Amino acid sequence: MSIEDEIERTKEKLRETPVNKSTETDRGRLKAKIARLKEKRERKQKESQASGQGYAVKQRGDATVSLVGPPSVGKSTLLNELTNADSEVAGYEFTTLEVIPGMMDYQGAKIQILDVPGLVRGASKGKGGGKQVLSVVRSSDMVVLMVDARKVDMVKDMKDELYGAGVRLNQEPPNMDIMERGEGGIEISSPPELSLNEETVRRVLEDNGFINCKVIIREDLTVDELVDGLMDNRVYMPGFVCLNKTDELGEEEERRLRKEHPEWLFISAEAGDNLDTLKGYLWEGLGLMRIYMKEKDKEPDMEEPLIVGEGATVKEVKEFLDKKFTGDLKYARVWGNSAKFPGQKVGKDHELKDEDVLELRF
Ligand SMILES: Nc1nc2c(ncn2[C@@H]2O[C@H](COP(=O)(O)OP(=O)(O)O)[C@@H](O)[C@H]2O)c(=O)[nH]1
Ligand SMILES: [Mg+2]
Repeated sequence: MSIEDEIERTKEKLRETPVNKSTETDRGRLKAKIARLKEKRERKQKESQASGQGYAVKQRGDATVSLVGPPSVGKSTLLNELTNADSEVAGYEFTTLEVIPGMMDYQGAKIQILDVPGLVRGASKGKGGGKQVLSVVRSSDMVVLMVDARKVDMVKDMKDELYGAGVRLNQEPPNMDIMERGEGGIEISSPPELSLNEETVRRVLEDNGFINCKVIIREDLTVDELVDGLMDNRVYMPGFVCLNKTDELGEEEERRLRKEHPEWLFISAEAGDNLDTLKGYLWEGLGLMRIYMKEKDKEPDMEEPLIVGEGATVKEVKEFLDKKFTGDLKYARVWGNSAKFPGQKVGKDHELKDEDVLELRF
């Protein structure tokens, strides 16, 4: 059923429900459900509009990173330092008008970096073309949140905007499932470690327009996490805060900030300070591995590794190489980090590690 149909059906139900004391709650729930559906419809519209406005940047390379932050923090400068892009750099605000992509070569991987224009306060509510900005972020694999080291108050604002847009940084999706159904009310299955009581869970479900559903919770969750689990527009990705222009910080100030926020990365895009560490953070966050392919009785190709996600198995690499190839893999040999000894014979479910050399035998 389309969202439109579902809205109509719910409206009809509401019309059919008489207005009196005993139906108050039911009517309230139906109204909440309509509101939720409308919100969902609006979101879908916005997303398709956004992709029609040049903000839908093509996924290129092995992974994509969004570089976001307020105007003039040095995003374009950093992009130019890291990639082959030629992003206009200027000393005044609001110079970056569109998303500028650049490609960074690192450890044999091609990592696309997007210079995403000014993420301003109120962006998640639509300010400054914020919805399009955030839709770009949502479709990337990782976020770098860049702030001027002299204006660290902005970190909280930027995080709030991302959160408001449904982006969850460095967080796992809540381990739960929800199935809507035609009748039967709300059924909750929860583990003993859940600190929320059943009444609270029920209320959260009702407040979010769920009337008939079965929800299975498999871990301890906060109310916010529970709400995330009910929404289908949340995205989970790695990210970190990057303070730029640290060359402008006094020694004392820098020491204090580093102590307070050991998790932040301190760089100077202009002076080229700490950019290698930044690249390392990207590599770690994206969770990529290099696999060097080898043919029988030949030397491995150490020039162009295959870039795959962490934890990939022999089978996944084979499928990645040629999706249409249907021949059966007899076995594989590995050298390197995942091998017990050089040239170990392994099966298709063997998990590979970064920098393994792999030989497939059919
Ligand atoms: N002192 C200092 N200035 C920088 C640094 N990085 C960028 N800038 C300057 O900050 C201004 C804005 O930079 P830009 O890259 O256009 O910022 P954007 O709006 O975030 O893309 C320019 O004048 C840059 O030269 C840095 O690391 N240190
Ligand atoms: Mg710029």
